[in-house]
Amino acid sequence: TSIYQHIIQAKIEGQKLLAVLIDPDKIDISYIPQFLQKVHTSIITHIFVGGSTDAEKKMEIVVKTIKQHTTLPILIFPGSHEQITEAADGILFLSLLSGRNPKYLIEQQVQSVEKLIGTNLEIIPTGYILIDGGVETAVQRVSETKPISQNNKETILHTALAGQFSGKQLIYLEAGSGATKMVHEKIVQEVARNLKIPLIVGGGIRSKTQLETAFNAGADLVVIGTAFEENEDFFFELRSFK
Ligand code: 1GP
Repeated sequence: TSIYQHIIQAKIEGQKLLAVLIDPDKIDISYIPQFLQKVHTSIITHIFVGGSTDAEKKMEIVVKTIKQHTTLPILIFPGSHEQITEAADGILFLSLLSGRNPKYLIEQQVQSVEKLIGTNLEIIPTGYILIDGGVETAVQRVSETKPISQNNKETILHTALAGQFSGKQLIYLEAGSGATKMVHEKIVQEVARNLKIPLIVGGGIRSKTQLETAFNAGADLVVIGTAFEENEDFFFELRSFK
């Protein structure tokens, strides 16, 4: 089955999914095997690789190294078309729906086609919605777009539904890496309740309690990056989950 089919199946069965986000700018290649050993002790089901920038062009080597040390599905979470590599299993084909910058609505997507043609990457159309997470995050800076305020629940919901209506297969509510405020549970609830497609939530989730909050509010898949980078005991804390 495809990665997407598996996500759908999990949603139907109420099984929650957790992705670790590996940023090629932040990880040391030689450290990847050890890092993945820790990943494997936890309830993590997916590996996302990507970042707003990939300053040293390490994406491909990072993905290849990860691939050698895991059987978990690897999805590219690209900050730009330059991060696309065939070494992964699939790609979140993102459109930054919260912004009004054509570069991240369609231009990057067009530029990525040459690389995508002829690969076996599973392409998953994803509506990406940037929400104010309390600090100016890299996505905001790089995409030159403003996040939607958490007070603007209706705009967030309508943006998510506009994504679904235009054929996205996933919606990703993103507070931004390193956010000080995660997407509020009321917002996750409202979007999850109205959406038919699976919902991803990420940004600023640093504790088991926050993870539970996101899952209970209706997130089907949660993404965590910073908390694992800063505290690897967190993998051990997440070795089981009710
Ligand atoms: C960023 O949602 C992810 O795209 C993860 O954010 O690094 O804050 O966990 P954190």
